Amino acid sequence: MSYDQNNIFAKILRGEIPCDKVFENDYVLAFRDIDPKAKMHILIIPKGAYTDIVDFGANGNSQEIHEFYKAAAQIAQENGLTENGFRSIANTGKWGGQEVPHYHLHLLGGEAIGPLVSK
Ligand code: DGP
Repeated sequence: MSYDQNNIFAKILRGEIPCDKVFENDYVLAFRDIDPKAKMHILIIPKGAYTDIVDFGANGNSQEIHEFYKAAAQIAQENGLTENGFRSIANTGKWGGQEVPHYHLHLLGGEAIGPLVSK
């Protein structure tokens, strides 16, 4: 899948639409999900143009990947998610239910999150 420069997270990165930012550095932006599925629902995105975790893992450089997961740890700690635990999810592609084609990690917490999938 080629990267769509007009996806909603690309627009957020360009400052064309606002977000409720919780973290930013040269490599990573994190903001609150517009439709939270838990008391705390944060999205973490790399600033590079990667469609999903496969693209990021295969084509991201080592600094981008290091900075991404370092930021994820810092964001989880700073937002009080590490004490009782939380869930991190990367939906990928059609069957994974990915809606926005820019790689993002969901952090869900602030309460018990429940089973991984419902049937
Ligand atoms: P996914 O289904 O994994 O691609 O998750 C996309 C998430 O992005 C979904 O939980 C809703 C969120 N989202 C979509 N549009 C916006 C937006 O404009 N702003 C913010 N903050 N979140 C958005």
